[in-house]
Amino acid sequence: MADLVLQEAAALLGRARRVVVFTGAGMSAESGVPTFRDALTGLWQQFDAQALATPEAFDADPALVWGWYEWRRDAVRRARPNAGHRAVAAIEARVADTVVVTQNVDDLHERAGSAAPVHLHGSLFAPRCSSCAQPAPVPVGAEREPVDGRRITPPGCARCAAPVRPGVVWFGEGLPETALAAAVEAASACDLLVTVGTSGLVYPAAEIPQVAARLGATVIQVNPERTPLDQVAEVNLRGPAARVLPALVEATWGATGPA
Ligand code: BJW
Ligand code: ZN
Repeated sequence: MADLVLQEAAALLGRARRVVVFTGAGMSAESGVPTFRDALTGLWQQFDAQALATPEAFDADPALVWGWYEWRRDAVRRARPNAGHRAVAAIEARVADTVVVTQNVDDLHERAGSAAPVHLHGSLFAPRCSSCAQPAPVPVGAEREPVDGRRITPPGCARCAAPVRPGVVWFGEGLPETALAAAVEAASACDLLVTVGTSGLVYPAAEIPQVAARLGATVIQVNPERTPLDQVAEVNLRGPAARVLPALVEATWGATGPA
C-alpha cells in the first residue's frame, strides 16, 4: 500500500461528514473467522453452500445445517475483534454520522465498540423458529467442549414446536427489510463509503457501494485483492483490514491510543 494512496484516503476521510463503513468477511479474517470465497481458506472451498446455506438444505437435513452453524457460532464466540474492527469504532467516534453496514453474521463489530451495526445477512446470535419466526434463545456454549461440526438436532420452538433455524440470510431469501432500507438510506446520504473485505459478488448487498457511488459519494476500498468494486472505488487500499484501517485512522487523525 503506497503512502500517497493512504494519504489520499486520509484526506477524504478527514473531510467526510457522513460515512458508511460497509464490511464483509475479510473484516474478520484476521480474527480467525474464515471468509467464504478466498482460495484455500474460504468456507465455500470446503463446504457446499447449496447443502448448508439455503432454506431447501435446512428442510432436507435440519441437523446437518444446525450442527454446522453451531460449529461456526462456537468459533466466533472464541474469536476476538481485531485492530480493524477497533479502527471502525474509532471512525464512528470521530465522525458522528457514521453507519456501519455489515454482511457479517458475527458480533465482532459490536464487541469492538460499534454502536449499532446494520446486519444485512442476519446474525449467528439470533436464531428463530423456522415456522412462526418467534425468536429463540441462543444455545449456551461457554461451558461445553468445542462443537466440531457434527449433526445436531435443532431445538423446537417454544411456541409451535417447529425446528429453530439460524437467524441468517440464506441464498434465495430476502434480506431483513429494515436493515436493507437503513443501508440504502445511509448509502444514499453519505459522502464517503469505505468498503472493507468483501468480494462484492453477493447481491443485493453488493449494490450498497454502487448506490453510494451513483449518488456522488466517494468510495474507498480496503482489500488485499482486486474485486468488482474496484470499478466504483476512487481509492484502493490493497492490504489486510487489521493493518490498513488503523493506519488510515492514524493518517487521518493521528495516534488514537493503543490498538
Ligand atoms: C480481506 C482479508 C483481510 C480476505 N482484510 N479483506 C444478481 C446476480 C446474480 C445472482 C443474484 C443476483 N441477485 C441475487 C442473486 C442471488 C444471490 C447471489 O447474490 N448470488 C451470487 C453469489 C451469484 N443472492 C441471494 O440469494 C440473496 N437473496 C436474494 O437475492 O433474495 C431475493 C428475494 C427477494 C425477496 C424475497 C425472496 C427472495 C441472499 C444472499 C444471502 C447471502 N448469504 C451468505 C451466507 C450468510 C449466512 C452464513 O454466514 O452462513 O452471506 S453467503 C456469504 O456471502 C455470506 C456473506 O455475507 C456473503 C458475502 O461474502 P463476503 O463477505 O463478500 O465474503 P467473500 O468470502 O466473498 O469475500 C471476502 C473478501 O475479503 C475477498 O475479497 C478477500 O480478498 C477479502 N479479504 N482477507 C481485508 N484480512
Ligand atoms: Zn414457532
